[in-house]
Amino acid sequence: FLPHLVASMEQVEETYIMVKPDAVQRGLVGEIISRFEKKGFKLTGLKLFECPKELAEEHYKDLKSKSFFPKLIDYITSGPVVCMAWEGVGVVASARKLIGSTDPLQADPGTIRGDLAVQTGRNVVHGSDSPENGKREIALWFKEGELCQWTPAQAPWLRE
Ligand code: IDP
Ligand code: MG
Repeated sequence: FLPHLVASMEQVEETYIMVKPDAVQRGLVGEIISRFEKKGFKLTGLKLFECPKELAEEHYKDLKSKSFFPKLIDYITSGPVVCMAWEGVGVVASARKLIGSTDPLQADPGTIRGDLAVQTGRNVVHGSDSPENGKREIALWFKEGELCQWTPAQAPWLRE
């Protein structure tokens, strides 16, 4: 009986987390990654990446009609981002809680945006809003062979 295998029988989700260009420029990459790492989720993909305009537009296609869309695309393509795939039971909603509200001034202290940002247009991090979008976004940002399937040594100490 291997306790960590029980997790794989539950609803294991994937989420796409991205450190946005402002956070890369501000030296917050390690700080942001560590929030998810310390929580106990599993990192399955990680890269520093300069996002082409077309990819940014596809990623944010649901916001195309918004007045801020052109500025959003400029923002996301203004410098390197850190692309991450994270896996775990309940990871999608939990990551959104760790990230905090879209407007950093409304985000609770203790959340990434609550602690590290002051404006919606510079809100330092992205997280998928549903398990379906998690899968969609990971497929969009990562190529096959860029993701790792592995079992962290700490797995039995995170889930009974
Ligand atoms: P989310 O990132 O919290 O899921 P969304 O509503 O999905 O928020 O918006 C995506 C991103 O678009 C936000 O994180 C933010 O960078 C940007 N954005 C959203 N609303 C505004 C706005 O009113 N002004 C400027 N940028 C915005
Ligand atoms: Mg969103």
